Amino acid sequence: MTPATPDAVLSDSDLADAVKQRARALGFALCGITTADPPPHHRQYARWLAEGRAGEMLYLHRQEPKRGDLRQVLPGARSVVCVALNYAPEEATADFVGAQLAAPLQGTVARYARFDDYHETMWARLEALRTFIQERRPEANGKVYCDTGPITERDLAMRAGLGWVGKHTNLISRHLGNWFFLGEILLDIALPPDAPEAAHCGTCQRCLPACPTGAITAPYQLDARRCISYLTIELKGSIPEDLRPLIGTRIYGCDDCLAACPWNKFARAASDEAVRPRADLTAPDLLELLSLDEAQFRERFRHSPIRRTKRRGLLRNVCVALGNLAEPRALPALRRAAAADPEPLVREHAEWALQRVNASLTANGDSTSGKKLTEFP
Ligand code: B12
Ligand code: SF4
Repeated sequence: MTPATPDAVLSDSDLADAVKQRARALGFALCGITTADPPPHHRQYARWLAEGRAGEMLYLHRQEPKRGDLRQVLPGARSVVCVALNYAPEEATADFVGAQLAAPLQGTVARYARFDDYHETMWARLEALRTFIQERRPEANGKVYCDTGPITERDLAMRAGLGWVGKHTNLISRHLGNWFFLGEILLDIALPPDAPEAAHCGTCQRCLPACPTGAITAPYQLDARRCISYLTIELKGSIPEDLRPLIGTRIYGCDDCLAACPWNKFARAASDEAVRPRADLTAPDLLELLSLDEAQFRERFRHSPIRRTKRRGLLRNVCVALGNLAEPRALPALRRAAAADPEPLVREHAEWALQRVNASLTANGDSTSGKKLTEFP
């Protein structure tokens, strides 16, 4: 949008108001401003890395110096505009509790991955917001970020007043619960900062026992190496065998700690087209996924965040889910994958799943019923 009269005469505080108004018009549910000072808990971040809790996410180590000094990201950085994009599903506003166990042979995909890749939506809208600012401050330089950049997004968003860091380590908002993405524009102009949000978890600790793998080791402490989101998305190799049974049918990400948060009663179902769930990702058929070849995988997940795992990562997760379901109907497909899948990673997990299904059948003394050996969380 080009302003009718370029309002370069706007005061800093009028510009801050105009930016927030424009952010809302672009579809962001929240917008706040903070300084480009180091994130308040940067020391915790460095300690978290030193304790090895980032697992194989080596890029988080590489980003450490820049995250602690935003002027290394944008010379002369003075302000950060923080935004939130609501993706609350319908059921988050009703009495949705915990991750539902999927029906047999269906997998569970975390809610944020059921629609087209949110990064594209965020970047396009953040670019539009940056243009809006630069039309009014042509001298301003700005950089947009969402997820992948050297920015500690939750810590900055808390300081910008968008919400507070909950005990599951996600940002919670009084208005949105915790179903939202974060994005930022780093600027080299000074805009008046908003007041930080205070923590409102009180004594509530529901998210801790909700975690199927015990990844939240204490309030505000996440061991990513145990988190299902890490195991099914970020981990590239073999999933540790002791954790596989705890993953249940989650084949991409996990929502259990988010779903346990009572602040979700304030969530409003998102009406934004960009976050409308795809029917084929709401309860995907595991056997169909296991049959995908490379070209079919690329075609099906072209615009989806799921392409991040590549075919081998997704099929690895599908094998774990099928092993946990322990359904004899999966045996032929698992045998084929164990014998002939081109990826050693998939063959190894298919073999594990076969053993698990067979163990279940033996324990039940029945080769047809497919009763489960274990009820997974
Ligand atoms: C690496 C990463 C992961 C890793 C590690 C998660 C983690 N908790 O660190 C894995 C793969 C496990 C992951 C999972 C998920 N992620 Co993620 N992830 C990131 C990423 C890229 C970096 C996070 C990071 O730096 N972690 C290291 C820790 C130490 O940093 P931090 O958690 O941000 O911690 C800061 C604050 O918590 C604070 N802090 C620390 N201790 C304390 C104590 C107190 C008392 C207080 C007040 C604050 C505080 O200081 C820390 C350091 O400055 C961010 C994007 C980004 N660039 O920030 C997205 C991001 C955090 N992820 C996001 C999402 C949506 C998820 C999932 C929900 C996806 C899913 N459904 O599967 C899960 C949630 C799991 C969970 N419980 O955290 C969103 C969160 C949005 C929100 N509302 O909070 C982000 C912001 C991406 C985005 N742009 O929207 N993620
Ligand atoms: S996303 Fe799932 S596995 Fe990860 S901390 Fe939350 S509940 Fe635990």
